[in-house]
Amino acid sequence: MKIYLNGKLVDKAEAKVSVFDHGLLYGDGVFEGIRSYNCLIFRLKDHIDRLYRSAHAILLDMPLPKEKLVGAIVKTLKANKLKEAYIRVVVTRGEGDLGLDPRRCRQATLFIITDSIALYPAELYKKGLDIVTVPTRRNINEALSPQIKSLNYLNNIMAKIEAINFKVEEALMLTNEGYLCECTGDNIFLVKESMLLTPATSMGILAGITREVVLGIARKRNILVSEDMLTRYDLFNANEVFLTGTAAEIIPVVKIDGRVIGNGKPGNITLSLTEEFRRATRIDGYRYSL
Ligand code: PXG
Repeated sequence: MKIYLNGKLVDKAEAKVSVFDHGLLYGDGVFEGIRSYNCLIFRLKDHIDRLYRSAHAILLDMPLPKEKLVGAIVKTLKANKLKEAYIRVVVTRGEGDLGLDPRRCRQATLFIITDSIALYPAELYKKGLDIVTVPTRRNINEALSPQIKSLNYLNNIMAKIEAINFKVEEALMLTNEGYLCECTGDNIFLVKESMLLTPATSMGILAGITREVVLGIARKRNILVSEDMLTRYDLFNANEVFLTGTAAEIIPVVKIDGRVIGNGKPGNITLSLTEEFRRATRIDGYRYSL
């Protein structure tokens, strides 16, 4: 396996960063998780734009312009002969010393891993997930915007641990006020009487690209959409619930905090949105050849 690291393709065994890298010492950096389907990098522009926005928000100078980064991603995919891949782009503040001051980091570290990812086992897409709301609240917008896809995932990891302790697959985090927010690596949607509801980005969520694609599909099909402030009551009484994310795509949820959702099976709107989403992954992106 070849990894792109600071301008070079290196073997996995040689793909190492310093223990003084501030990405490791402080979680000082940003990343993206992208997927390619049959030589098409799904919504690449949206992912690249989000990465540069995350970097801008933390005053991190990207080591490459956008077009060069696209080139580096394609080069990595080619080197690994991958038609289908999960692409992880990571940019850290770089190597510095012991101390927060980012000015000590001369050069950002950039690496690209192309591999596979399976967030949930295949049978759960047919059966649906059992999830819980957890005590760990999502980071508040006012402290650290969840729109920044930063290397600080402790908030999400603590929530994930709580889900694991409850013996379920995923955790739904609430806002500090108790409104629905998002899961550890996915956004959440509700279907209520043929209307599609999802927490607004102002609730303090990552503006998911899969979420945006699903909203676009729904609008095109004249499904009423609302980005809103939602409660656990709304969730328990939804007809259908599903999660969206690059790794998970669209996955149905059939049980939340012990309450069965709808008829306890993946719903029709969820299934038809999934079908259309899969179609989009075949056409909507950046094409490359091996
Ligand atoms: N919320 C959070 C907190 C995320 O990390 C999403 C929502 C969904 O966003 P996209 O743009 O992917 O629709 C994410 C995405 C991983 C992994 O390695 C995590 C994500 C994506 C891909 C892989 O666990 N998070």
